[in-house]
Amino acid sequence: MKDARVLLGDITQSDCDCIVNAANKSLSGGGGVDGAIHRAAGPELAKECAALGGCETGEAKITKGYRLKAKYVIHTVGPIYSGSPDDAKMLAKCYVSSLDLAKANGLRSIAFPSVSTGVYGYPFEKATRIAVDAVSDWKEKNKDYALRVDFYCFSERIYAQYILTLKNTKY
Ligand code: AR6
Repeated sequence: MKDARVLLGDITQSDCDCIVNAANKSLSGGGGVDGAIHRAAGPELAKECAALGGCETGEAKITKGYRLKAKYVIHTVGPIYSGSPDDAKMLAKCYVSSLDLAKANGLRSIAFPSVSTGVYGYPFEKATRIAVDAVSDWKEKNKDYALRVDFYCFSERIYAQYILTLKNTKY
């Protein structure tokens, strides 16, 4: 994870090959980061999303980035926090599905928001640990594939949590 970066700011400004959207199952847009990505990408993004047939929790689908600097958007659907053990499994799966899709499309850099920690209510300390562990395990298993990961944080407290969590990460 030595090449992972933690950035404070708006993910729509990222110049990574792809940015990840914390979407909902319908992929029809919404608030939070989803709303910001759709506004920045322009209306063609919603058109492409409408043809995808939705997305299940933990899975990911790819579209073009349209007016964004990023060439692609990977839409993943995080769990709505309920306190059950499945939440963590599903949240980790979002990161793995997104990374797999980036690799399958030959992409070399990816920016993640803190999936599920807004409208979906996932406590950010727990969500940060899950995000960092999922990405670091994936990178360990995919050592042959160089994919730079940026974690975009929209608040100082989430930013500080990522810095702390990455310091305490094995790989
Ligand atoms: N750049 C980076 N991070 C952001 C940005 C931004 N521009 N805007 C918000 N965040 P949320 P969720 C952070 O609510 O919890 C939508 O309506 C935010 O501070 O966007 O997965 C979808 O359509 C938080 O830390 O996503 C779904 O219905 C993180 O992004 C639902 O919300 C995620 O917050 C998904 O909820």
